[in-house]
Amino acid sequence: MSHKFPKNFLWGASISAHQTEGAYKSDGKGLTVQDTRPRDNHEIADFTVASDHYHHYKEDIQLLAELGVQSFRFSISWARIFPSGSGEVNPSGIEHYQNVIDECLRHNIQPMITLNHFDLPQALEDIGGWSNRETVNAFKNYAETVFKAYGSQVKYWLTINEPNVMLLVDKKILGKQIPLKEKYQQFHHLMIAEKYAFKLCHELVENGQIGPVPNISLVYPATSKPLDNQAALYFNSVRNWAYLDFSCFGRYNTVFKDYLNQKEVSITFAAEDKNLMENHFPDFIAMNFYTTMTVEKPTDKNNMSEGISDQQSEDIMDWGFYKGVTNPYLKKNQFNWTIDPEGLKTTLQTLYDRYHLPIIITENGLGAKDQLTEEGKIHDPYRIDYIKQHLEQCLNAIEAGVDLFGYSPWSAIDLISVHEGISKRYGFIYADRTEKDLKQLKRYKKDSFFWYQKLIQTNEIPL
Ligand code: BGP
Repeated sequence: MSHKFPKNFLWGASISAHQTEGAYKSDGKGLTVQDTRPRDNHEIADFTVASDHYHHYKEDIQLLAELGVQSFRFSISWARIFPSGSGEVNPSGIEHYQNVIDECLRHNIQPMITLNHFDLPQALEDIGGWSNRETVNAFKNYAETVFKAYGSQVKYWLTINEPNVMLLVDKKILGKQIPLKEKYQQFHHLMIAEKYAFKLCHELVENGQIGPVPNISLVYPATSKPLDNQAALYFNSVRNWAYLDFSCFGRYNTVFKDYLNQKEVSITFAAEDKNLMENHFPDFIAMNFYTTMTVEKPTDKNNMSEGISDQQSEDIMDWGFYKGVTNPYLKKNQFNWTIDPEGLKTTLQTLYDRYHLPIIITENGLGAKDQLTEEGKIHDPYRIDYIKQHLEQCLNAIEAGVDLFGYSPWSAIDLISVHEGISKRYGFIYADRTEKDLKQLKRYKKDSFFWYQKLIQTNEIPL
């Protein structure tokens, strides 16, 4: 096996706005659902300061330039641009991201912008969030505004981060459980909003390329029992394919439709939806990948609560359809997430075979409790090992014919994990703070920083 990546392979690193920026009320920013969501653990850091990337962006981008990345995936906080989700534009918000983009370009780093990453403006949540069609209209207006503002400089765009995980793990991510019927109306609205983003990007951004950005975890059947295989079929559809089939084929997946019928969920379409669905498509698929999942057909309703308590673990149950189980062949990380590098190759092949679109990995990485030594070092061989194993499988997938054009792991810099605070770190760059003590938020380069730097320089996995 060759250890070299194709010539033009795009090396990047990723973050999101609310997990890094802080400055949650500065310069006219409105509140978002991430600022207001109820938290069940107040011992962990919230998003008010995060890694203070809002004030450190120059230093952070300088460090990314030293790391050698060619692209930087970040999200725009919608509520900085439109504090109330729609209405008046906030010029300071426009200016902030203009500065970030300029700084990237000055260092020859291509910005890759996610339009929305879990942080819906609270003002829109107050009118029903994604259940209300008005939120689609507000998103359309927001997308149009940022494409017009930055489209001459930014060519890579991503739509809405992980709508699948957001809906399936609603309680953890949004702080509230969405009733099932409402959940799938939200699905429809999110996917229609995405269609508008495809359309507007192609109309307004010259040479612009845009892709959906779901979290894909291939689902395995627990055994060769036919009913376990059915369970995997349903969970694959509900978790993965329903979203990408909508984005890439413009239709509701048949298995997903059956799932909705059995759940007695019906979706309200607006007059323009059919046309939007069937005529606007992505240029590539951006995929976030951490793990795979394994399910069986549930047989005992006792002691099981419905839903998913953690998106990346086996803790899921949907009575009548599927139930997560531990995969005995795979190891887990410190936070109980299953690690499956070979599953990445299979996932890439499955995705490419199904959609025939170029793929970029926009998240992949290891959350761990890193230690800063007295000498200012962070020894994180476990992260290097995780990324190395996954990149080997990327090479295998490329060799097997998959058009994988880039890798942008999670995360560029330490950030506040969705529900584990700052203790669960992902970055190549350490941000010195604890859950409670902000310290100076000084940046340190981890061992993985130097490893990834070498990889980018040589375009091959260091031995
Ligand atoms: C993805 C999200 C990210 C990120 C990552 C790790 O689902 O897109 O925002 O946080 O998962 O998850 P966690 O923070 O729970 O460890």
